[in-house]
Amino acid sequence: MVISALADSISRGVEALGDTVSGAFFEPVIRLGVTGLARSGKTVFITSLMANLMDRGRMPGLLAAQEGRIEAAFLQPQPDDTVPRFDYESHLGALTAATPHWPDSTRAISELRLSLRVRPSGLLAGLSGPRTLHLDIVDYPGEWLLDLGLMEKSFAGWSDEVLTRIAARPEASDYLALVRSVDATAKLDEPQAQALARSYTDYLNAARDAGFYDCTPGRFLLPGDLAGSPVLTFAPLARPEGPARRSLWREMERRFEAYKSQVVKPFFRDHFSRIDRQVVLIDALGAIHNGPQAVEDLRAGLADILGAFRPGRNAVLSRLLMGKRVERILFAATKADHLHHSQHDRLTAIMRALVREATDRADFAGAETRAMALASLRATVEETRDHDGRKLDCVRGTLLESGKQAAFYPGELPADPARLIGAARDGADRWLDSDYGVMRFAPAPLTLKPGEGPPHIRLDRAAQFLLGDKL
Ligand SMILES: Nc1nc2c(ncn2[C@@H]2O[C@H](COP(=O)(O)OP(=O)(O)OP(=O)(O)O)[C@@H](O)[C@H]2O)c(=O)[nH]1
Ligand SMILES: [Mg+2]
Repeated sequence: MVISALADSISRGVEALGDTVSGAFFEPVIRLGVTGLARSGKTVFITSLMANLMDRGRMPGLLAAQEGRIEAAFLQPQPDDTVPRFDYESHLGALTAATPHWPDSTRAISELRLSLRVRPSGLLAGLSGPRTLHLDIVDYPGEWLLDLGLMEKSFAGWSDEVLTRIAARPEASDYLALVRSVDATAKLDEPQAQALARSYTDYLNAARDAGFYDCTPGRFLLPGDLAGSPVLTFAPLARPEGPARRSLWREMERRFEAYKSQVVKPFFRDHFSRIDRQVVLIDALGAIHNGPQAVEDLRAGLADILGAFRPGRNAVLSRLLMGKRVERILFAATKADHLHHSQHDRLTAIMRALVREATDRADFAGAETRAMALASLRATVEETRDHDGRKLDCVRGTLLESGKQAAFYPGELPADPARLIGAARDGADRWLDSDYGVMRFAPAPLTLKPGEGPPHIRLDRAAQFLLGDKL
């Protein structure tokens, strides 16, 4: 244990040194983490950002592109051989097909390297030739960050907490009945362990669908290639008196520890700890549409996720990061093309308020943070319509369900975000003054001119914040 931890930190030390050396004298690398809860828009964001960095006609807000200093942008083999490659070509193919469609849901971590050849600006402009900067983009599910909380818990503590928390949830009734029926001191019976894990996973899925974000272990929901393995075959139990070796309790406890050391820790050590810049994508409009409870759950889920970016609060994480910090964090409300631009400032203000709890406690440790509303792929056009003598700022697009064109007015967001977030926190069960709709639009067919990437809203400003200072 001690030896492997030691070996771990030595090899990280060497790697860190390697990074600095190649960073200073050779080719700098920025690792950009892209995360968010399920369906928040990660895949579309990365795909459109890549396409727009390669064809920069729609990126005036990215200074180096505006100044014409980016000479070339090209995909390269990624540095990590064991991480799946982000399937850029298929995702872009889906979005730019003759009948475009949204890419499929992705369920695990993936990575892509884009290299940019950039001419320096300012004093150096005349002195040195172009240099190459590598942008390594890492797409990972926000749910994995929630597992960080497990690292400092014992199986008994976690079990206790979970069973108390879910006691009153109807989604958990089957699982709770099952737990009551097992004898945790009895010798482990593998089919029984599997039944427990399966039933608990069913509960987690139902809880997530009901809008709860406190669904740990995160990998139970997104198992990837670990599906069915012992590290995912455990579940919270009621603590018995003096469980013997080889009892169900002891074996579950062992697997819980294995999950921490072999699933959670490697993610934070090998991936999370190497991120320089981070974007957290948030489907705030979707939550607003689903009502106050969904907004409150989103706020609480975000606060938990953001805990991972305040390493001071978690001893295990502090150790793994060894002083390294994420330098910039962008909180972006996605799918802003559902809203006329006259309401974008309000959406940004809501975003800022949603993450305020986390950002206010100034221990983001020097990271620069920003909130923004954006659309990675603009699927609508704006339109102002007369309605009962009033002008309504609408958006028009192709409806996903029917394939028909429609103009749509999503409702007016309040100027003061506290109106929404306060109501959500106070447990309101519906919005008082307004109804918010969200329609699902299909991506619009594109005819791109040479040098132009897919249409977006503020993706260039997002890129400027995330990497502009390094170009
Ligand atoms: N109108 C609009 N819809 C978007 C945009 N980005 C994402 N969406 C919608 O959101 C859905 C989810 O987007 P993805 O990029 O697949 O989200 P994800 O976070 O990768 O989802 P998972 O891989 O399932 O976790 C898409 O299928 C679209 O319906 C956008 O810029 N505009
Ligand atoms: Mg995805």
